[in-house]
Amino acid sequence: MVRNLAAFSEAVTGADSSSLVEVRGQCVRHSEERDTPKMYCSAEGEWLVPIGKCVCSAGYEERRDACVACELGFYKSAPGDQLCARCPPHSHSAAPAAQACRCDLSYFRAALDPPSAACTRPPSAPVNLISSVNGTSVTLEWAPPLDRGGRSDITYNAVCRRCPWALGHCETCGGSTRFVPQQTSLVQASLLVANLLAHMNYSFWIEAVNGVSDLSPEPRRAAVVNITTNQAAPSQVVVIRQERAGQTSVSLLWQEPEQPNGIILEYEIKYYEKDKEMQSYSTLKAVTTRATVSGLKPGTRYVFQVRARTSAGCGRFSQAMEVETGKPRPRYDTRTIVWICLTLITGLVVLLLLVICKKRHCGYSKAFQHSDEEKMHYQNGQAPPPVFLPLHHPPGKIPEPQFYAEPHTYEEPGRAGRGFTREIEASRIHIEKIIGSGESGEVCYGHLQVPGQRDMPVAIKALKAGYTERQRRDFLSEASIMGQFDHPNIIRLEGVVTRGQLAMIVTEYMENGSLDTFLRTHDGQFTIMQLVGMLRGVGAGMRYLSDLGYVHRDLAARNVLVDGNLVCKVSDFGLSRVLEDDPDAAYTTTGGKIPIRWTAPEAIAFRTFSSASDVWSFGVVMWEVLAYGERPYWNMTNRDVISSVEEGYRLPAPMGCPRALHQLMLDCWHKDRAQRPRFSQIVSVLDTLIRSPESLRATATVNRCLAPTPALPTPAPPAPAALPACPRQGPDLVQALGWLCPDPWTRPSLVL
Ligand code: ACK
Repeated sequence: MVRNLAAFSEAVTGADSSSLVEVRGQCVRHSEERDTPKMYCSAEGEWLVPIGKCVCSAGYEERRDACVACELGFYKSAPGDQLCARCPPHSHSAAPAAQACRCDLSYFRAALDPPSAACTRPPSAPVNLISSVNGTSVTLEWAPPLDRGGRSDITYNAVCRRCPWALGHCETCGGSTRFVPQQTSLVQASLLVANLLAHMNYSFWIEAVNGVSDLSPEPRRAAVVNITTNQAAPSQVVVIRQERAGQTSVSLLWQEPEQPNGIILEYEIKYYEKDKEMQSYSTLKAVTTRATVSGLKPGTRYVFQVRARTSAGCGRFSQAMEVETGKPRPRYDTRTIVWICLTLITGLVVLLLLVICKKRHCGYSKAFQHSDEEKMHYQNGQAPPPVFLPLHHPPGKIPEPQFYAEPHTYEEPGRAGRGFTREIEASRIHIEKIIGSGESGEVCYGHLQVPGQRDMPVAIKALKAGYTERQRRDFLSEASIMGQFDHPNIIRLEGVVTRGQLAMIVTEYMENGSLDTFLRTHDGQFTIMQLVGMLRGVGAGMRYLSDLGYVHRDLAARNVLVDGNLVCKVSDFGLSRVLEDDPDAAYTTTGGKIPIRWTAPEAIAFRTFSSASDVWSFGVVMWEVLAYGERPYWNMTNRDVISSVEEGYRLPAPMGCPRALHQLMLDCWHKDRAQRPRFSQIVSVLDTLIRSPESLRATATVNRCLAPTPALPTPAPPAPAALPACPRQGPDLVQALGWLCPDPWTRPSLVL
């Protein structure tokens, strides 16, 4: 008989009427023992007390005292009493007696998924990926994929690719990039990416993955967003250590800032006697992360701070570190000191006599150098004497000079430059090629040799031969003005060569040359965000100049230079530039020479140049940038430009120009200069636009002259008339007048 899937064969009873014979059962086919099956055979020949049992194996189920195979489409994964189950969704059994169901094509089962779980597949890409850039960080947010592949274990991975403009292709982001909370296995649908390079294009791929993504041979689907970071100064130098302190020198060591945000060009070490920062402090430059400061007073407590500089500017100074120099030890007894003093006095008297004699007979000797004629000192492990900056800092705000000094306000001509420029020995300059020429001479490209350092690429402006003394003074005035500025968006002066007959101005080299030419040769190749980034740089440089009280008077795209990272820097300072050097300047009836198309009407009419007239010019630079170097007012004559601007017409938005940017231009071209925005407002409007790229989507080309956006705190004007879009190429004069917009502040409607 079969009992509990165990078969018991015939048995012989026991001899005693009360005895029971134990009989072992055998499991039927396709079943296995669970507990040893047994029964007892009584003396009456009856089967009694069945114990233990067999169960059907995996792939089989019990049917009428036998185990039969699971049918197609059914499975049983383990031996037991349970019946065969239907295959879970997206799976099938290929043969009878299946112990598990195979997944359909493109469906998978994760290692930890039970056989009863449905087969699943990788998710689709996340959706609605948005980015918001803040300096060199970007926040990414997205929504979960529409198809989760049938699973709930979704996580996200971020892939970061850097696309340097010059390289033309993208590469994996460097190891210094920081992902918060992490780059892979993100549970939440947002991520902060920090430590990016400034002014750089990035591409971010966000892919959704689930438990079966690794099993699928298909490439993962991702949402992609491209961004451009803004420029940012390096972060603070955090760790600074004292390596050695002598009586007159201290050696320092520090670590590179955590976020350099670019290539560190140099470190600036600021030091001063403790509690005397307000009176004077000194700075020293170093290219490595160690420096020795010498020329210190013995037995004095000094405070040291270090900051890094990149092409985007200086970072914050490190925490102050105090070091006391060693006290001098008396080494001689009184008798020796008396002897030394006597010898010194005698020596001095002899020397004085010699000098007097020499002066009488020989005149000027080259050995006596003017104390102001400082050479350029660079630090690379070896210390130059400390250089004391000019004082007059307002208390509490030392690093930023508050006012710039006009060179011609100095009593002695040519003296102004001395305080702000560094004399470079001509032998250290190697001129390689001419890159341009102006009224006053050639502009060359070359290298500057700095002892102990790599050669530095520089631009060299040389005054042409045959100059008058006045021309030389005006030419060098540019250096003495430039030398007072220290800002990432102002061209940096490296020094001057003025010895002998030479007159050269040496500045940092800007790989992409002047902005107008650069844009003309790359017509249509930048994103609006990149163009706004460039304008933001120009605006920041102008904000710095206007804060110092410096009025540029010739702000135009031709006077902005562009470096290899698209950082724009304002250039062209000095007394002679508007008068002589600018080919776009024209003589006015009042006798001055003025770049009409870039100049505010009040400055043309009354020569009242101010930061507000610079703001007007900035508006024209905005137009030049958005029009990729197009000539403002096309081929109109200067006279027509003056009269149409005076009548209230304004340049229309260039093709594809975002409405908000054209509005900012119109604000800069307000007839009343008091109503124009200040550079600080302009920079913050541009920053706001950069932070919310969607605000740049609405273009102004269809509805050309628009009511102001609420971007600037100005009174609401009457809404001006709409004009048709105009082509990028300049129309002829009559057309050009037609394209001009009426000044929304003075002329609410257009009269042709
Ligand atoms: O458009 P460009 O190549 O850029 O031609 C003009 C030319 O010299 C006459 O001004 C170029 N230039 C002037 N200063 C610099 C500089 N610091 N770096 C690179 N190019 C410069 C300018």
